[in-house]
Amino acid sequence: MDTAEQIEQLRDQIRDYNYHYYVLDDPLVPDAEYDRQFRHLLSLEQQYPEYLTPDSPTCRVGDKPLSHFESVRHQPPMLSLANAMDDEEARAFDKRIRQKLELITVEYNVEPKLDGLAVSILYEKGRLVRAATRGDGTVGEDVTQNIRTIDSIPLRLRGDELPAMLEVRGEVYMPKAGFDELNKKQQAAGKKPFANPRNAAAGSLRQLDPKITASRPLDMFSYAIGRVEGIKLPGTQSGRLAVLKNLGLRVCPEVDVVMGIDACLSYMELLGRKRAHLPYEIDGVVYKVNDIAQQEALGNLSRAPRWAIAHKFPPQEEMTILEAIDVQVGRTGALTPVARLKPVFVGGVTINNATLHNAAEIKRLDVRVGDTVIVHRAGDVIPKVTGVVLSRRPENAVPYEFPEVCPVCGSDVAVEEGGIITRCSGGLFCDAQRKQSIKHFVSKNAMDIDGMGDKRVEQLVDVGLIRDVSDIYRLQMEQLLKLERMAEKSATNILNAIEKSKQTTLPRFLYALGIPQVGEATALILASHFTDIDGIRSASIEELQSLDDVGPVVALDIATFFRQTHNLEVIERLIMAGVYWPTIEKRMQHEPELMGKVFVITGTLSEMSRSEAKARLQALGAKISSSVSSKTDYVVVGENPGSKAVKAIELGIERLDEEGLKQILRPSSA
Ligand code: I6G
Repeated sequence: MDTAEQIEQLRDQIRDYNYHYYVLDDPLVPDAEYDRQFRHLLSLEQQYPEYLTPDSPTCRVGDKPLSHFESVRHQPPMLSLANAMDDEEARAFDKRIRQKLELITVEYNVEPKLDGLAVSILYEKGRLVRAATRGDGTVGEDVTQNIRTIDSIPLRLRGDELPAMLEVRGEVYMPKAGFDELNKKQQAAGKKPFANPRNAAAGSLRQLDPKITASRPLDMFSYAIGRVEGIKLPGTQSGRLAVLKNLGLRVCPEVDVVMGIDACLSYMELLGRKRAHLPYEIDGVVYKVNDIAQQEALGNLSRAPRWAIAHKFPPQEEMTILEAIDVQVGRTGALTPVARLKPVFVGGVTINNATLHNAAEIKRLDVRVGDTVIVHRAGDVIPKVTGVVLSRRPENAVPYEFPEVCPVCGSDVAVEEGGIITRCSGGLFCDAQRKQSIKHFVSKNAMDIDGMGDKRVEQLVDVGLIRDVSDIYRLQMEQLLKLERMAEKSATNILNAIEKSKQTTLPRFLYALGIPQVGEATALILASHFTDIDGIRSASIEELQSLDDVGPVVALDIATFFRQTHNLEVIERLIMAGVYWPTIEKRMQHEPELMGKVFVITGTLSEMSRSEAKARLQALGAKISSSVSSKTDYVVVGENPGSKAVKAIELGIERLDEEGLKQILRPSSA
């Protein structure tokens, strides 16, 4: 084989690796092997520059910054999409279509609407020759150099039957993880962070210097064909997306085909639930009539097709008035400012409160009582105040003064962790901390004492019946019956639940103690390593730190907790009151057969939460992944599993039901 052939063969190999990695999401080789081949190609191309071609996978970053962007006229124009703001509008869209087509029900291609920016990419004889932004839909900017830097966009199409010409349209976006990382870097460099992934993607693509674009984590999904010559296209939208995928272009894996508007709305609901977990931001769902002949019969309006609509999620950001700032004291004494808001409808629910995180955040925002603020709510996470509308600030608004003493017990506060956390120094003298630590102790994943809700705990502390968690096990019927809102039946239920909670497990008990930084996963790791509480109590910081996931800060917190006499006394009293757990067999540190094995969990488990299953597997040395690939060893399949269960079958990966998982988690008899 001569050098030219060798180089071309290497390029084909790397293109194939890219296709499997980016488009099929199923890498063929480990990263190290890919890097080796890539470097081999680079060195051959350096040695024989006469064989260098612009469609080589090594030729992504051009070296000349532009002075300006040329204009590109789109032919046909890049239309936009009409919006449906709620289900009723989506139903009206479907009704109009059914009437026009004289059909009872219509088939739709459905896919997420990414929050990025639309681009058009032109391939001639399979080679990427030009790329442009949407601009105003008629004229955009030539961003070819920048688009070439996006690794997942092929510089050459795949396959034997290449179109003479193909203009692909799609959305360039910045994945959430890349956005967070980029903003960290911006801040570290003293630069202004980007407001959202969309702005970051747009700003990155509109750089005159392609090296800057190359350093930004951009990606793209293709969703339509503008023009094509030289191949015959299928007669459906979904078929055309399959063609794009076969040509080596990324298509969103969430795309689906459904019958009728009810199924469209179910898809929207499903995606709404998935939204927070998707690796990219979406702001709605696009419904397109799937049959191209039907699309053509419906035609276009001047700026948007009649056969498609973007059904938007309710806005996640709204403005409202900040009526007050309250400061709450948590279990570990951290003071958290909470914004009390004029009620506002955001992201599908009415919000009254939002977090302001900490004193530094209040200072950064310079947020003042009376201000009009921007409230953000994404998925199920706690709403937060993200900005102030300064033009609406009342004249008499005064800067907020963060309290210098604990608002609950009056103890001094100390500022920790680089000025981020303000902590009450009162410890269990502080009623707020006492209440929070008891609420944590009785909670479901800790000692699981039914009937001891937040209100009940507050009442028991307020009347002085409980001072620390060990007092729970001394409660008497007569004491409970004297309380307000306490009938005999509730009192009996509470006492039974307290009795039942005495039999627990070591990980639960450790978690319930509320040791700073010890969540369920760390509690499990501690329990399976030390197997009893004395071992943990007497462990050195070095020994604690040698465990997976236990860093120096966590190790210090654990050691400090067990050096406090009052904590040891509480533990002693709990054990004296009858709290006990089965001894953990000193099983091999990590089951050797689980060490490094990759698990994916899909669906709902009936006897443990997914996070518990995850933590228990990790404690045995296994790794947890969110997606199924050829590297996965086991897929745990619960009730109502997702597509991962099917993928496991396709890839021939072992599937475990809940019983199988429990068997793996059970201590071996060895
Ligand atoms: O802006 C758009 C985003 C997503 C689109 C679009 C899309 O499909 C998933 N489809 C069309 C046909 C148009 N704009 C015009």
